Amino acid sequence: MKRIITVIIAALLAASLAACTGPVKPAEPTDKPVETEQVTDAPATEEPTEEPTAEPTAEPVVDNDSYYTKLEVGIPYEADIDLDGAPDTIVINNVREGEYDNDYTITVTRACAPDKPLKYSMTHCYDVFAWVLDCDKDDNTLDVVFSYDYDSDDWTCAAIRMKADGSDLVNFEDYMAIPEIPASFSGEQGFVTYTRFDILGTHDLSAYFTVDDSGFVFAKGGEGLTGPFSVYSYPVYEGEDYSTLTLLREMEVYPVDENGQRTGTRTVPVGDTVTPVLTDGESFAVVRLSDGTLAEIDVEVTTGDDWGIFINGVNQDEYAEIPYAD
Ligand SMILES: [Ca+2]
Ligand SMILES: [Ca+2]
Repeated sequence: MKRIITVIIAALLAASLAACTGPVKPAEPTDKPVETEQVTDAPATEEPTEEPTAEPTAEPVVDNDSYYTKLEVGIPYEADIDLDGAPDTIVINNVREGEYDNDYTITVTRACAPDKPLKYSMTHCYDVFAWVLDCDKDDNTLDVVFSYDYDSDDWTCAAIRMKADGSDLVNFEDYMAIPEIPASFSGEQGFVTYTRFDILGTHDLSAYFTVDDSGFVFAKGGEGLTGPFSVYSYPVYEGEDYSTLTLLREMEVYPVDENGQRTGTRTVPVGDTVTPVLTDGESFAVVRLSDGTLAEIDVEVTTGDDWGIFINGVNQDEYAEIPYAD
């Protein structure tokens, strides 16, 4: 008996030491990282906020095949971000309120490091939307993903998660917006974002993203996805179809088959049209030709003082009147 007690104490000690120290893989950690019933009924706080900023929403968890919870401003929320068995706290506070101009802070505090919360500030925002997700069932963290918008309809997407070595929380951000994360969220498919590119005109693009140690990354393998992006036009100019460009210079393109494989080359003559359909934002775009054929073009994007978008080595401005947004 004594021996058994000793073993138990040793195990408890090991567990407590391990709590904040590294990529501790809990025994059965990732499939169901958090007790979902804990969070479906009420905000997970013992002392509810005195003045609920909205109805105590807490309709948070929609857990299909991946963990997914929407957060509400002003309501502290518990989830085991570092999967050490102790619930951690996530809260978004509106620290300065204006009609269209708010400052928010999101704070993630691990139970094992109460004196080292990670705070992320958002200033001059219209709004903020946030979720706790499990983007990768096989890593040692849940992901706090949030999106806010501010002046001139600009957006930022940010995330807080554990470092790969499990030692601390980190955050990263990117120029994107998350309009919604559907109830069917899965780490494999990722979540929908809007992002904006200037290839063949300024376009908002919707894309499936997920997060990993390197930041926001394209989610691969989502069902029904024909490429990393599906494009729809940003209404820069008036017009029936402002994304269709009439060529001022002939353009060499690569028609593709239904699998996206190039089948040859074709030259689109001056006066004919191309309409952007897909792009990876950096190396290629798919355009629809006037006869409906889909074709790829090679794209090169240069940055800094030499900013430019080049198609077959030629600045895209030479091919057509390109509708840019400011
Ligand atoms: Ca924890
Ligand atoms: Ca995970």
